[in-house]
Amino acid sequence: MSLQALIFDVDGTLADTERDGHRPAFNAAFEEAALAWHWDVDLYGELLAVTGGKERMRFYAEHHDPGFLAQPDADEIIRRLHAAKTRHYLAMLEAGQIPLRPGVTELLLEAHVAGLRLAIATTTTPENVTTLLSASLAPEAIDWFEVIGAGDIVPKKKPAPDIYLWVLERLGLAPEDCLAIEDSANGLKSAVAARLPTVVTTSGYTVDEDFTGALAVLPDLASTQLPDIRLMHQIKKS
Ligand code: XBP
Ligand code: MG
Repeated sequence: MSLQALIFDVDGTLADTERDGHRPAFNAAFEEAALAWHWDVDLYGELLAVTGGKERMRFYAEHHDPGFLAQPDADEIIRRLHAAKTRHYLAMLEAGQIPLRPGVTELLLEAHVAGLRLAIATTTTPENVTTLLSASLAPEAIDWFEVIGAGDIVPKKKPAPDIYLWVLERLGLAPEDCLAIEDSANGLKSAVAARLPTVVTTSGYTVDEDFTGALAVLPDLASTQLPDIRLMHQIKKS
């Protein structure tokens, strides 16, 4: 069967959200809570090895502030910090501060017009996805996506395959009839573990990662059109 659906990662793939989006939003939440944590650009690059904002904060505390986790309500504090971080991040998205990466709008539009099925598989919080799409693509763009898999709906985040398997089940498609687009080694591992042919578009933090197993590794999607994607998928199958 030919290509039926494209499944997109969000952070780093649709938009370069991490360094100037999620990172300052975490820092704003820490500051608001009078917590002496600050994640600079390099430290945040290291912390990205842990996917999921709540999981990332817990990992940071384990390694840099173990006393924090000794509080009986540490989990609740992490949940509250994460809700504040999401509020700050959504405000940045709504202010139009985080544009989509080059070529993303064109590829999504081309795929939508061609009747290809579209889906999202991401680690981030669902509102972050819907707000990014409506603020940076078009108010009705959420409707282009048949399935949005995001955040805590699966027990294990990327690099586990859970989120891609969840999306595939809802699409009712076999992995070989789809193609995933990712920006990170963790994302690629997750997609490949779900047996999805995957194209990588590297982002600021991920450019030096190991992308063994990808169909192609591109610096961005600026010159990648739907026929190119179909060809990559076709070559994989033959
Ligand atoms: C994205 C993530 C997320 C975001 C923060 O990874 O790891 O944790 O950094 O989002 P991917 P939340 O691109 O592989 O999905 O704070 O909403 O968890
Ligand atoms: Mg990503």
